[in-house]
Amino acid sequence: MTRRSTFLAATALALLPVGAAAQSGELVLYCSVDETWCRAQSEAFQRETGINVLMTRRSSGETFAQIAAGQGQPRGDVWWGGTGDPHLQAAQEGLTEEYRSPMLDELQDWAVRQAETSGFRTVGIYAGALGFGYNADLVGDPSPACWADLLDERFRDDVQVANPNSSGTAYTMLATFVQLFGEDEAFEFMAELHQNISQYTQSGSAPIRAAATGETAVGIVFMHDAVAQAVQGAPIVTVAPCEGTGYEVGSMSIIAGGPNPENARIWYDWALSAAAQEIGADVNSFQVPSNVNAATPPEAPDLGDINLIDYDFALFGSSEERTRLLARWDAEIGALGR
Ligand code: S7P
Repeated sequence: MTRRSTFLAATALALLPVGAAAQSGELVLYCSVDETWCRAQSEAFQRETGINVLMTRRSSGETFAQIAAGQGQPRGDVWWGGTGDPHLQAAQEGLTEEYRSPMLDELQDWAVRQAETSGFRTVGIYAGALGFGYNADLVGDPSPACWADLLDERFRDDVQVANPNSSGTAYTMLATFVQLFGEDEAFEFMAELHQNISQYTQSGSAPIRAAATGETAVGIVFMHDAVAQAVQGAPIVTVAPCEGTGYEVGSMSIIAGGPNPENARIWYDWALSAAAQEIGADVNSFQVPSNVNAATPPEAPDLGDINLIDYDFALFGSSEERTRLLARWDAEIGALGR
């Protein structure tokens, strides 16, 4: 056993409720980060606690839809990861359970604010800024540095971003443009950008994987997802757009009425521990962890160096606003032909 896994075991055991028969049973986990991280995190928890994790990976918007569809007869216990807006919507719609973890004291302010905004039905587990990445073998000078640069005719059919209905990344882009430019201007911008979009992918990080293999020149993604490709040797340059950009508070929620509530809380407390939050970096996930004692990976884009907007999570994570903006996107952007 490594030093870290010994520590993880001790942390998990210390967090077990007294008298709970917690070293057995199951946990049904809905996971919205990268598949590799989902697997690493599930396996670590299983190893440390003996609780069998049944994990499914889906994008943030898809997971929200799945939980909403299961209301009344939920099959999942915990939704771990994914952008914060749909977690906030789930909280508002009563799809997730209120829980005040003893670990809240160890969290960054932005993670606790996320919990407060939701009435403690969700909590921040990591943060990351939106941006884009481009393939330096395909993109010459001048190198794109701003959102507006992506409208250039030279990128015709050479930009990818996900569909904001399925993807939290793409919804973060939509909400970011609305906050940066104003709503009507944001939709005009996205309509113009549409000329250059070859494909709206299902998953938020797919565009940068496509850029890494040269299938597209530019992918609009979270900056840490672009860094992950560069670290693995792809010719990807990561950009923090000059106009400013939005960010996510990646979140975690307990699904209301799930089949294994005790195990859900054991996962929740464990996942907020510093050691559990350091697993991501081992599998090239370079978000900023929410536990103040967790090491921030050196590869993580420094949020202090990026021109971040004051993202209004309460508004853009509200049921009304998210539903309304997605419907407008479907009508005005998704419906546009080639
Ligand atoms: O890959 C990590 C990450 O970027 O994925 C999450 C994202 O919401 C999942 O992808 P979708 O855009 O497809 O929903 C982010 O929270 C996370 O940082």
